[in-house]
Amino acid sequence: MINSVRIDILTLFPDMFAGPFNESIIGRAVERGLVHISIHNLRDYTHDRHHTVDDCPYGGGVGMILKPEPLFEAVESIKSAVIQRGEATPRVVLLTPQGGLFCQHIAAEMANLKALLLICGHYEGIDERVREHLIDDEISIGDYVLTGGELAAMVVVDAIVRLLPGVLGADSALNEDSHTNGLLEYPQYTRPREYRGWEVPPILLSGNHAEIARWRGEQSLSRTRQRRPDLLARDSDTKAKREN
Ligand code: 9D3
Repeated sequence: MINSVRIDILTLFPDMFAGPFNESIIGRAVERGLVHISIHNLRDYTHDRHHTVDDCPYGGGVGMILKPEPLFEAVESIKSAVIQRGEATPRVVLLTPQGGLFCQHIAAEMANLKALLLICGHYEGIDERVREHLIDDEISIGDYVLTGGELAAMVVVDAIVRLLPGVLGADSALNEDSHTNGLLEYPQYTRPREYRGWEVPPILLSGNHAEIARWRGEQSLSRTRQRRPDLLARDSDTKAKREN
């Protein structure tokens, strides 16, 4: 029995997800039943004629605030439908600029969940009672301002799905093991051996696999030191390599 992850997404813009989720690796994973993705429109959980999802902030100020009722009703309804089918209670995660920073470690944790419910905020804020009583976790994908949580949700789903068993080939799983060492990748080349006068580093043509491995390790380290010194500082594992 293969472990399949269930991902529900709650959004005001369900159409945004059609393209990315039906293409390429995610599309294939969905077809093969490795992941089940279901998109829900927050407006479907309103009861008034205008399908109102937001309102003015108490205390004044600019912008609108997502009302609690549609969010609570949507999450509770999606959760109980999932549980009714005998599936695990989803972890409820809000995509928001105020969340903790998403990273590979969080992606790996989420790939181990049975069910996940992602809520996409939009430009407006969200009633604090939703945060306090409905949400398990809050995630940001980085320090830049998006128009909404939808693209962030797609990033999170993409990072999770590629980690699920069977989604990538066995090859890339091996690759993952040897290269997810907290360093940037070494430079890679293919044919031709010389292009517009630019030569492939001769070491790669030498056939000396030990020397090639050493060169690649050095390249990874110097490239990381130059471009992403924060990665070296973060990981105690690479501290040893740095000292060499
Ligand atoms: C007025 C303060 N703004 C925060 C910088 C309000 C605001 C702007 C943009 C609130 C939400 C948004 C929409 N962004 C997201 O929903 C979002 C997001 C992001 O903008 N950057 C990185 N990760 C994420 S996850 C969700």
